[in-house]
Amino acid sequence: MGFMTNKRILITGVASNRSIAWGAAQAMRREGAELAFTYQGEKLQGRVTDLAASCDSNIVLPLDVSSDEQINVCFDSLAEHWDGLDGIVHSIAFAPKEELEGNYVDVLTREGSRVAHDISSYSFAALAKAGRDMMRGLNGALIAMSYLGAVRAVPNYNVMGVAKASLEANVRYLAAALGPEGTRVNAISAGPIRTLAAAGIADFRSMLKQVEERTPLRRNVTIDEVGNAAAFLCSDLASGITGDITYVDTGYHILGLG
Ligand code: NAD
Ligand code: 0WE
Repeated sequence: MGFMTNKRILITGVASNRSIAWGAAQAMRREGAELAFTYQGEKLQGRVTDLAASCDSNIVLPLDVSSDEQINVCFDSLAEHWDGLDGIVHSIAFAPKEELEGNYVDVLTREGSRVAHDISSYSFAALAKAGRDMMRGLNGALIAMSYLGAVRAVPNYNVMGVAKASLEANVRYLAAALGPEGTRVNAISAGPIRTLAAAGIADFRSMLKQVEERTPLRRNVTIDEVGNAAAFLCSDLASGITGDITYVDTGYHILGLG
């Protein structure tokens, strides 16, 4: 029997079969979880519906996290399918593309900063708030996806790094606020992975190459490896872990200059 049997999990952030959220969905399904999915925008509806079906799920709901209305409707719809919720996977980030290349101070704008923080950090707390009543008392878990740029100044990551620092702080504040009602909150800090969100990022290829040459494991991480860690953190196997950031990065973050 899988270690997520009888867990009902909401998966956000699937945009393709390369998405980190898809790695999480597959690992959780393999371990026996029942899944529901959200998609951003009509263009993704068909693809996410097909991917959901391959996980035996027909719960596929629209959700753009920039809208309070869509967040509320999403959880109201979910409550028509399920009487409780054991976990939420947040796998969503966005900043205007122009702010992800060049000198941080040159490219920074008030609006870019607002959008990056709203979509990439606030939305995690917003989902926690909207899902709170369905999750209360079930010993469930929330997880988010972060990146090393939250704690190091990574070239070109810029305002996304500041937003990821805020996301990681949200992990701690949400863990403190929701722990007393049984809900755990954690994040995974993943190494670079070629997904749609990485398409067109300057020098992404050289980042992948550096990871291959330098990390302890001498290779890049996969969505399956991040997915396995996500399944663990959402399961009762991780019942003592909350407020933490787990690095799934083949060891990159432990290194200094060599
Ligand atoms: P992806 O493009 O497959 O997924 C990003 C998702 O964000 C998409 O599904 C997109 O629809 C969703 N999204 C963006 N704006 C949204 C909005 N307003 N409302 C709802 N959904 C919205 O890319 P990915 O790499 O799988 O990214 C998933 C998460 O993993 C992100 O938080 C990203 O920062 C994080 N991450 C990615 C990497 C990497 O190298 N790919 C590394 C570490 C962390
Ligand atoms: O979190 C991310 C990327 C998230 C992301 C990607 C895009 C591309 C398309 C957020 N917003 C947008 N906006 C768009 O218009 N990663 C961890 C992947 C990533 O992105 C980088 C990286 C890494 C790693 C950008 C610069 C440097 C490194």
